[in-house]
Amino acid sequence: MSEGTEVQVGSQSPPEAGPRVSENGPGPEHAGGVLELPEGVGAFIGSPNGRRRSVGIAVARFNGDITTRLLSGAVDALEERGVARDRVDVVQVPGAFELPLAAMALAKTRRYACVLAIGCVIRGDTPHFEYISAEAASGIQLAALETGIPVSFGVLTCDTREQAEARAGGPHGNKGADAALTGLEMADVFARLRSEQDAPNRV
Ligand code: INI
Repeated sequence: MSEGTEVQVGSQSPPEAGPRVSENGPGPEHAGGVLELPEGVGAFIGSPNGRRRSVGIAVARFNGDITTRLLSGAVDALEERGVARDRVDVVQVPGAFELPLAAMALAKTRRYACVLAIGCVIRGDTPHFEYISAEAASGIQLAALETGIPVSFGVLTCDTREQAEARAGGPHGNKGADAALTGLEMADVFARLRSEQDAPNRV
């Protein structure tokens, strides 16, 4: 099965019920897969809606030809979803190892609906790659968990430069754009969860 975009509700749903997606746009095309929710449960489903949202981006300079493309893909995707450029702030850091601190600092300002961490780590001849990738991943997750602000992992961890290029606007898409849409979706679903008016849809 190809990577899907729909969120289906209940395996017994009549066909006319259609896929369950949130009101603000199409399903999460940035994260493939089809999810079926059991009938009767309350469902919070976010969509990558950027209206009235500000976004902070931490981006690494290392492998800058790749991270430039990831950043550009992210900003374009944000703009397409309604985030004006003057509501996007970018913090540049030397390498992926520095991303967690910058992501945490951005999240702690509470100015941003979500934060994106963008970098590119390419395997070399030594175990350096493993340390940088692992610390970037766990540190970026920590920034989200410590602050409650969604932080997207827009860091390529590749064996070769060709793999990185393919994921930075090549045949495998642009993972910076995917990270942007994921951040907006997470911001939206948690905004719904916090909003007392927005009771869950019963499916
Ligand atoms: N930083 C990266 O973002 N990608 C890499 O591939 C990389 N490699 O291969 O060394 C890299 N190293 C720098 C690292 O992120 C730190 O900036 C440095 O260790 C200083 O803390």
